[in-house]
Amino acid sequence: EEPPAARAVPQAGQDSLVLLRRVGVVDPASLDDYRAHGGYAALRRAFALGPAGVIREVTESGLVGRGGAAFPTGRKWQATAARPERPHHLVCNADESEPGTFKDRVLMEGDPYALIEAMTIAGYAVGAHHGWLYLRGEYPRALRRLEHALTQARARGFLGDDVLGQGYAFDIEIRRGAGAYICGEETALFNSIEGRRGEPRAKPPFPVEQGLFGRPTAANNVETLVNVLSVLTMGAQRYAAIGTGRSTGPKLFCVSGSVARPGVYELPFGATLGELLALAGVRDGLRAVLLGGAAGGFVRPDELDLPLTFEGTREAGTTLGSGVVMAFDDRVPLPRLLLRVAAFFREESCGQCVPCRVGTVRQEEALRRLADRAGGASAEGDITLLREVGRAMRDASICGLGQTAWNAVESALDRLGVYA
Ligand code: L3W
Ligand code: SF4
Repeated sequence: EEPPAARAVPQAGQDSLVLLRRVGVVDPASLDDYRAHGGYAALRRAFALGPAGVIREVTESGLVGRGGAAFPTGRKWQATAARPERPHHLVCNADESEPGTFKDRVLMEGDPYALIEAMTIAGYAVGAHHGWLYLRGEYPRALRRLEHALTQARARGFLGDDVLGQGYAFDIEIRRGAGAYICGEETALFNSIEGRRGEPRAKPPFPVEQGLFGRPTAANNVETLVNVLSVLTMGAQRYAAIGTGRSTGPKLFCVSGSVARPGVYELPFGATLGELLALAGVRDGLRAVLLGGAAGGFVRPDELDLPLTFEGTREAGTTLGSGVVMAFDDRVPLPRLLLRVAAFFREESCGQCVPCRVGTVRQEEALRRLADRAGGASAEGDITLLREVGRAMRDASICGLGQTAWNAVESALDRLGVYA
């Protein structure tokens, strides 16, 4: 089997890379090759530091979650480790389903041992002996490579009753999703593993208190975990020197749409949107860029100096989300694109709460009327309706799906003036 094509990682082989440095270089089927490329150095350092030392390093690194919400990883691990209830669980959220997101796939296919090593370190830090890897169902190649890597790691003592002879027991179980976007929401994901309907639970209680099977659980995105390897091998100080004060380290961006070289790019936080698009080869006639995926927002071509950080995008009234960057040139009919986004949310709403279940339908209906509008017909009534429905979804939905289902439409109205 071929490693991910250079097509998916246009920077493959570049020395400056941190997260992607092995992708397209290492043999994803070989534990020895992984070790020859620096693999398992981080786990050895973790054992030398002890669980509290690992959490201290991760906290000092400033690492925040890469799934979109940017919660401090050290704080999450500390809160999990401190709970008296047993057992503790570690969950890796690999249900990557945000439209336009494919970075975790590239990591898992191209460097599967990295995720296994990182999960082992996370489990050690939070006091878990069982790691759950919840993998998007539509990633068969990642599944095959991870299963092979797990078998090899077990056979060689990198997983099992006594990892590397350090007296720590840890193993990983893969669970596959079945195509529902909502199961990427962490509490719906727990329900899915437990054999219940994939519906989000109310938070609080947060997973660190009552997560999988009601036990303290640290749930982290794939990219977040893989960053921990660099935190430990580089040391927290050197790691924190990458990026900006509140968005430390490197970040993966998934660039697609009207660009010459779509794929996954790694840049330090703080690079600008324009720099990223220049790497990907943006085409003439750029009309809009969607940041953060369907749950994110549009920015205009005159906003390309936007710094790609969590704080910078928030200040600019948009979001970095999980690192989605979709470029659209002036050949893309934006009203049709918005209709597609709305259909996605209507389809993926779990239906548990009214604002989201009904709101996503009403939103799509209004957008269809706007898209089919005959020239000269007034858009005003439907735009007013969209704003009212959008506010209700944002304020009253249980989970992030409903709360963000209107983001892209709102930004298309306010930043792009799409129906003006
Ligand atoms: C302990 C507290 N833990 C919050 C934890 C919480 C979770 C994390 C973030 O994701 C994002 C959204 C989109 N004590 C805590 C605490 N936590 N307060 O921190 O929590 P939260 O609730 O802010 O966000 P979330 O619901 O986990 C929403 C992004 O996800 N998104 C799409 C994601 C898609 C992917 C993908 O395909 N790979 O990531 C859609 O909305 O950006 O910001 O762990 O438990 N006091
Ligand atoms: Fe389900 Fe939507 Fe409510 Fe989330 S906001 S729980 S997806 S109905």
